[in-house]
Amino acid sequence: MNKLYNPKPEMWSTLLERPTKTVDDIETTVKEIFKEVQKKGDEAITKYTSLFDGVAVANLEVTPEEINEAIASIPQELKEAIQLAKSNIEKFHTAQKTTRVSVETTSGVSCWQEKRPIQKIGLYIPGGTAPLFSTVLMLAVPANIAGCKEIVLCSPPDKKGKINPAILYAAQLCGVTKILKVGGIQAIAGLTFGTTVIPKVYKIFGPGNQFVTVAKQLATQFGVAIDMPAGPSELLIVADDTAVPAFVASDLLSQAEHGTDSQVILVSTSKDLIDAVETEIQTQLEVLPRKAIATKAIENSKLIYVENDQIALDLIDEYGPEHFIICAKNEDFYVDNIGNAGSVFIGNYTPESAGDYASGTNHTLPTNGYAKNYSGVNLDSFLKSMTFQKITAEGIQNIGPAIELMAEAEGLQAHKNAVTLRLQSCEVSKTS
Ligand code: HSO
Ligand code: ZN
Repeated sequence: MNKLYNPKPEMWSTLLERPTKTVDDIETTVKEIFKEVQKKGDEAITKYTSLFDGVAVANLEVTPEEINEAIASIPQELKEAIQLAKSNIEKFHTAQKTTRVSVETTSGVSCWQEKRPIQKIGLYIPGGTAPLFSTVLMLAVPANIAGCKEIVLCSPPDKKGKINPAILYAAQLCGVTKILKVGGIQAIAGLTFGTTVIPKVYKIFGPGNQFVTVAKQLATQFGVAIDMPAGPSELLIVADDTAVPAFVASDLLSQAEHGTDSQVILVSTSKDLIDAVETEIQTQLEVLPRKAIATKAIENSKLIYVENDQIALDLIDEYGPEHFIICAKNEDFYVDNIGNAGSVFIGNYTPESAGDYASGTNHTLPTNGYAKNYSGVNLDSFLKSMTFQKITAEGIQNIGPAIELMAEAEGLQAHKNAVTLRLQSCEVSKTS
């Protein structure tokens, strides 16, 4: 691991650079597949599923029998664990409901704002070495609370043409309305244009590899919204002598095992803690089943010593981590002053894994520095705000003259007329 002592602020941005990859060559492939899916629909979907997933899927939609089979195959203990997680995610996201905002801005002029669900949404759940069924909970639970009508889940089939049973179990538990065996670029293209089997949706959520990430970006050019720009997972921990080195090391490794491009950083005001964590990482790494992946990620990672909490905070704010763990005496200082972080975990007994699975907060979070300008997925991600207004005769008389003057000044006579005609009608009814 790279150890750095008191790096100068001028060096921070270089030091904290994310291990990003270029996407230029991917873009051409993504565009081609989008074109083909737009033109040929399911025929193109099947073709690319054979090509990329190596399986010929006769029926793209998962059947009720397949779902029942999956439900039966999940051990009762795991089912109960998933239900506990679901219940906490439900509680936290239900609490995010807001009431309608209503104001009479001027006498006779009522304005209100209400949130309504995005009616059709697509959830992408990657397959691969670790099928993250927890992400189904993180997306489908708030979608249901929001009241989204169509919740379509796409996930790539394995070589036998099946989707991981825990993904299917979580999907049916959380009210997903359609489950499709399709992954990668072709899944995102299908959700963007719609095919005979895949419904067209208004917003696509969920993580994915670089191909999926680029495909989601392209989807936005066709009027589909996406949750956020995706990137490799990251975790930054600030810790001092009050932290437990073994806990800190376990948290760093928990993110490192996601992928070789994950980035984990420890910032500390204690050189002793840095050394102890480094030793612990080596010990714990040895016995991890995903040692090879975690080792690569750890190579990119940094242990940074700084002199005081203020310097640490400034550095962390410049980085804007997806996950931020605070294990420090002065925890309130960080909690109160952190400006850029996707999700914050406080104290020795708050591992990031808790938020990844079961505490109730969402684990779909902004990476790559986007914590500076994006929120993580939350109830509002599945809603949009709409405004309403109702104006009485008294109300239009109160604000009408101002509108007339402004419309005139903008040179928009028809706008002015729309008010003038109504004001005249009010005058007539007053005199008659
Ligand atoms: N840490 C991941 C989410 C996850 N972890 C799912 C385990 N399962 C998001 O950055
Ligand atoms: Zn994780």
